[in-house]
Amino acid sequence: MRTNVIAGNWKMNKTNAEAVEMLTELKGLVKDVEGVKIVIGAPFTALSDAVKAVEGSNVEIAAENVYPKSSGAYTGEVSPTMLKAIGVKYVILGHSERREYFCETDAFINEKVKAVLAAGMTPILCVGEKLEDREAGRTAQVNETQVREGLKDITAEEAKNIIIAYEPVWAIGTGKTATPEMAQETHKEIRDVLRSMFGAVAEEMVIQYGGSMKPENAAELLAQADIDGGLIGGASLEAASFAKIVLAAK
Ligand code: 3PY
Repeated sequence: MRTNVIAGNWKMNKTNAEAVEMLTELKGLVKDVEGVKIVIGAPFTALSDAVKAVEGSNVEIAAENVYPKSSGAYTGEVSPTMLKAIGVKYVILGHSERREYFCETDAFINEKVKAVLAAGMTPILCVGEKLEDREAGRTAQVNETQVREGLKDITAEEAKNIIIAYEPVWAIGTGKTATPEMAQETHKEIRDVLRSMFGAVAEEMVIQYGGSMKPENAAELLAQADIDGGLIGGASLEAASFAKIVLAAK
């Protein structure tokens, strides 16, 4: 019923030339793939070239952040309108690195979710607990708060166009992955929260797993009932490894 969405998150990696080289290779590797949405999140500088590089293919481009105003005196920031105008389709929001290093709060992330929707793009809202939360038995509570606050005042109709990425913070960039069973348990808890907010629309909403998803573990994670794709860090930097994850999602 739900289509798997496999999205790369390049983070602060790749010059424009490197971005175009990777995307050109990726397009060829995944050209016959149907039934999976394929997305690459690129840094601002590479977005325009990235969009052109994937034109006419089944790969789409995401930004990794945005400022929630359409224009104005916000030195150094980039608006949803600007991203939309160059052909960006998705925006990754609330990644744990932004929450941690740039002090992003749930309320600020909620503003961004609304601004991205208003511009006609799809937000990918990242949520996830830290190791100390999991060890203290607060996993469900932390994720529920991030989902409820991040999606505050969102309607069920709008929720149809929102992707959640569950990324346990202790599994990001550490090589550690949640076991498929642990991930499924948390995805189900998140879907229960979405159901209490949006009713039946929750069954249509994509919940990706993120946090060291790689070719070796993708198939068993993606086989879980409530895991509908992945947000992939390190393994998205190389076309060959990312394509293997895409193929595992078919
Ligand atoms: C990771 O896999 O490291 C990520 O942070 C994906 O967003």
